[in-house]
Amino acid sequence: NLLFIFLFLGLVSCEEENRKGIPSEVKRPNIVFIMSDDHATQAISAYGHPVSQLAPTPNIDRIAKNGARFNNNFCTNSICGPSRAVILTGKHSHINGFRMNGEVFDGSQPTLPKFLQKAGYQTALFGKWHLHGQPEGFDEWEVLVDQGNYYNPDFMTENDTVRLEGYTTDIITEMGLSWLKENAKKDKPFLLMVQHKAPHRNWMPAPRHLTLYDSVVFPLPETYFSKHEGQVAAQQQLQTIYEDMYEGHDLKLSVEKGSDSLRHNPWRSDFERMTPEQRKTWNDAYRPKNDAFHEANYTGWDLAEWKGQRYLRDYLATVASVDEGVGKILDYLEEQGLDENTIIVYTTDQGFYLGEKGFFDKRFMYEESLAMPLLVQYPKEIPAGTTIDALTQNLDFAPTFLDYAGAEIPKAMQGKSLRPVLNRSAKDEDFRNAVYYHYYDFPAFHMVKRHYGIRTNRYKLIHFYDDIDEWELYDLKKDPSEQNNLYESKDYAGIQKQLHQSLDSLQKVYRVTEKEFAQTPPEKVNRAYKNFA
Ligand code: SGN
Ligand code: CA
Repeated sequence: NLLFIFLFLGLVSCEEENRKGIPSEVKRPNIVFIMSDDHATQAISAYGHPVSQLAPTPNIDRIAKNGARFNNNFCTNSICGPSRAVILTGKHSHINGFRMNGEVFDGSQPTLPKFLQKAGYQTALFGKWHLHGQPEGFDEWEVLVDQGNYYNPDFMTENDTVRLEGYTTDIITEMGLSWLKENAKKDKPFLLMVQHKAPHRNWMPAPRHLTLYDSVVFPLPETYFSKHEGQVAAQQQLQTIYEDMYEGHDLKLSVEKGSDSLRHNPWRSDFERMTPEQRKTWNDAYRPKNDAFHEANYTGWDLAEWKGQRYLRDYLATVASVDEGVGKILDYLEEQGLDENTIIVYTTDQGFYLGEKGFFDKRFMYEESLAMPLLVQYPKEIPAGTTIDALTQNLDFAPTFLDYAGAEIPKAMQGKSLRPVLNRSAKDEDFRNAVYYHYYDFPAFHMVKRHYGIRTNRYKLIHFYDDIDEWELYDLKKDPSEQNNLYESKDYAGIQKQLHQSLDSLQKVYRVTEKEFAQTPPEKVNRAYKNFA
């Protein structure tokens, strides 16, 4: 009892300090959530992948240095809108109702920003939204229309749509910064979400980065020419760099030497919306490298490798502007002394392929698109340089922020607060045994089959369904690049059985019902294969 009284008196005196404007221990933290689009962990130098060492991200890495790097953070459904809906609701796609891009998010449901508003937070959102309809739960917002464009993007506000001149990543950074300048010092804590378009397809770098990596030769993954043996769904996808990229729109190749007209470029607006000056700067940078390509007359494997290099150079050059933007926000928070009481997060909506298995894009439950980078700093609770191996997910973000805000975590949320692993009061291995994954967007772009599965710290079990019925099992310790499907292999019979049991029980826990496994009519699948090829 005595202890209780002391604690109570302590809280009262902190409250008094607050009223007098003196910072106190109980001041609730601000949250700056920076999320890019399709940023592979392989392209963040803090994660140590060879590609990223040649195209480092020193500012994003600052967050890892000052705080924590999650090594096993995964999305629940590797596609844009669905990942964002999971982040906002703390619920799997089949519960929040947004299973695939193109659906409309039910904005009336309870979400993280609404809970934080109720808890007395200011809330703001700038950049990519991609949930259709208008954002709810934000005091202030300005979002890209649909996917957004790299140059001169259209932004939606409550009553208007406006085209802003400039480079999208820089515009979004500036929106975040000017909101901070106006609101960060008010007496209410805040949630600021800064959500970039980059490095999403079609990877158009900023004018200052158009030739940034032209002299760098990036290592292409060992699996670049994988034949996908034992992987029926992978054999039938349409996201192979050297087969499915559009030579104009994606690879920025000109029709012939000396020309600035692009080869196959079905969505003309990405380039046509540029101002004449922007287009000139672009052409001056790309013409010489395109001319060199035409002179070289590549064929076969050489051509496939050339495409991989062009893709990586462009992709990583769009990352450079994101990294600079992160640097500006960190600098501002530090200069203003706001970094002490602010949780700063860097993540992306899902992982991405940088040529692994020959792929670009995401969607598959294979490692590179399942993995989501997650870096978090909050000096009050997270020791600098922490690395976390716990199996975590985007499902956990909302509960985590509510926990830090001192707000109640609704029982209906399916994720768990990451706070115990961040402050090292819980052991990584005790956090979660397996993560559940479920992808629904088929038939669609890239034709990745519907599938679900689980990943433990060592194994992965996947079931591709709908127009096929194929199981895959991987031992990630022996086969990290998932080339050897062990399903029905005698040596793994016991493990296969255990994985099936865990999968069944996770589907019960997360309330996945029969209606998630509906079949697409074959005519529709065939038509889509023709349309997307
Ligand atoms: C666009 C892209 C696709 C991508 C989807 C989904 N084509 O349609 O390659 O898979 O977005 O991406 S593009 O040439 O129009 O960019 S997501 O990140 O929004 O889910
Ligand atoms: Ca995305």
